[in-house]
Amino acid sequence: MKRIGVLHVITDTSIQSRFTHTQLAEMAIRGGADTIQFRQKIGTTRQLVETAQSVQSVCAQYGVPLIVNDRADIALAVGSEGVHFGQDDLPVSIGRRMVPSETIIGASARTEEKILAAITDGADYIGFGPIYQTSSKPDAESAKGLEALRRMCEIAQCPVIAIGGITAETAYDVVRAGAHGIAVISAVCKQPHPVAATQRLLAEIQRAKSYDCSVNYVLT
Ligand code: TZP
Ligand code: MG
Repeated sequence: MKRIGVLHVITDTSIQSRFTHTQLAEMAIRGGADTIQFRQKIGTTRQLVETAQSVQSVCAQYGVPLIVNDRADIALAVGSEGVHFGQDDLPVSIGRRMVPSETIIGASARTEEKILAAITDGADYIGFGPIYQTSSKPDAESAKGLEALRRMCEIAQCPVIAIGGITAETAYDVVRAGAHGIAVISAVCKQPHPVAATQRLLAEIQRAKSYDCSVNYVLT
């Protein structure tokens, strides 16, 4: 059984330079993140493997799953629990054949049709967004809002992880709209105190979920 976390903290060293990926992963885990995503758009494959290895070792120490963004090869190299493919990465159908069957595959795409196709092809969860405006992803689409999220949560046959501009002020509404969980960059990485910021996000998710006992934390 695959457990899909509810608070995915994406480590990032492009929007801030105070902390390394590994330091951010550790602080997020100490604050209650139940999933770490390693997302690094620049650097050689060797550099990415080395950094991802370091993040993986912190995650393993705390028993928190690591999801590698974009790259199945790096996920395999470091033995991460998951990999996340966007629309310009490996198709889920191909990625599914490359990684062990127990590996979590997350997928995101720009159109509803492509998102649903990724689920059919074997994605375990989908990333949906941006819900709100974000400055953390230069090529992000315009904000889709809570109504679009609500619809996606109704039609997707898998957990939906909402992403994009989510803060401690909005996390409650996002989860109440039906999201299984949230993924954030700036709401943790750019905050003065990443541990406390993560704690606050988790508290908001839990507050939202305690009103809706039908929300599943676990899916196969
Ligand atoms: N994909 C869609 S929006 C986004 C990604 C990677 C950026 C999320 O960052 P933030 O700072 O939480 O808006
Ligand atoms: Mg990608």
